[in-house]
Amino acid sequence: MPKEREKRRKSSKEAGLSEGFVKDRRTSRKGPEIHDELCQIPEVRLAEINSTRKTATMEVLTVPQVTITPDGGSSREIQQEDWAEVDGPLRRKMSSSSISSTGSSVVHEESEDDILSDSETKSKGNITLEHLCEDTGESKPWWKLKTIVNWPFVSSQRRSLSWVQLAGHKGNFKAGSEGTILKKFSENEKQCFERLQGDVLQDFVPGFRGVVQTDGEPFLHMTDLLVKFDRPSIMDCKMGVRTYLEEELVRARDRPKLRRDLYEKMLEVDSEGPSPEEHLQKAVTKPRYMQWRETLSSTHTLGFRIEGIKKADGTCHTDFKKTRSTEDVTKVFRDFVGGNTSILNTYQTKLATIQQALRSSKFFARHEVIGSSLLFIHDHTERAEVWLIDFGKTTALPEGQTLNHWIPWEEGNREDGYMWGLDNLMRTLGSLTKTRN
Ligand code: I3P
Repeated sequence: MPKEREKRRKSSKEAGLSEGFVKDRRTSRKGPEIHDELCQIPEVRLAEINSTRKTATMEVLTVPQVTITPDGGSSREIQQEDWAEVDGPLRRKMSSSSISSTGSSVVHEESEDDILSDSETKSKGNITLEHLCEDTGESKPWWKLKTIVNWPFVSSQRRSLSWVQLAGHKGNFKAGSEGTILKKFSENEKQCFERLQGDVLQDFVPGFRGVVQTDGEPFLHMTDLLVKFDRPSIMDCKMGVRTYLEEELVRARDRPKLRRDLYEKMLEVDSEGPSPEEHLQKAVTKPRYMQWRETLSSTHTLGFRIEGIKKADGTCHTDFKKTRSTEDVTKVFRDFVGGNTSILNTYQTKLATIQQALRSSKFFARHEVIGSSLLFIHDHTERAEVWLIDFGKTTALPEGQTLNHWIPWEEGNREDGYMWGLDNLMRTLGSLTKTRN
């Protein structure tokens, strides 16, 4: 084994990562077999496909941290009894006075609806919010849900402002002016939106209107993707074979940080998840947690995972952490489209168009795309759209470097497997169409 690899393996262990996390925990499937098996190979360089893919195991459940900013301004966590309030006193009249607004410059907007307020100081741009989901008894109670649907706004924000922030990142969305939303500021995501201007992908991402300042805090001002839908069904699929940045690995190695919260999230899902050592220390490192989460779901095996679904009837379903096999993923998709072939066909067409755009996108070639999702939205009119969202962890590569987004990841190559995942996703939808015909 080359010295460098041995060194990496050693330091991974030191960082609390399972052996093989960096490179060795793989199936025996070779690149060329992947090529044969997956037929629709995107037009990317395949010559480098000579490694195999990884596997592992994990899962999560989080208690959402919902915070309400009442008129007085201070934040607190929302309690169950607060629900009666959300549609009542806490709904504030919407008005906005924009001081200036051009391009990506900072503008000042006041009096946006401010139902939620972030109690966290960090802003990583990956914010998870959702409408109040009806608790039908089928899904978990709202305070248990970990959602996903990152584009939670219905067409009439004035009509329905019962947003709930459900775990994931503790940040917040706010209602913007008509047809827009405000997402908590992330410098990284802002830069992505700026770089996306003029790129072929621009038509597939939320419109970006710059940065606005509200209540002393900056927000990304963007179009509300749900605005043209009537009681939409929404699905969030997190793309790629990896959900953490390489730099997070490096950090974990250099300064291993043990996190009790992640250990507890692990425990909630599987008491066997943590290793004996982790049980002793009652903590895990973040990369270890992320890896566990990825391998429990279909991230490693299919290059994407279903994070959550909100149905037209208002119910939220987020229990997909163990949805891993192609069969299970296919079932979820079938249920999501309600067997509607027209919607299915539209989704397929949209994905094919996105795939084409990704192949020619300069932005895509030059970025490590981590934690980004494809957001599927349709409604009873059979309107269906797919959008690329969440660029909080999408990172530019050094000048001159590009990725093909297909070949297996090995630490150092920064590959994210996005195209591989997209291909599998398209195959999943394709199999549904075939089944029906
Ligand atoms: C979270 C999820 C987020 C991640 C977050 C995890 O786990 O993987 O993507 O944030 O890390 O806790 P889960 O989905 O199981 O709740 P990043 O993508 O920003 O890393 P965090 O706890 O450090 O925010």
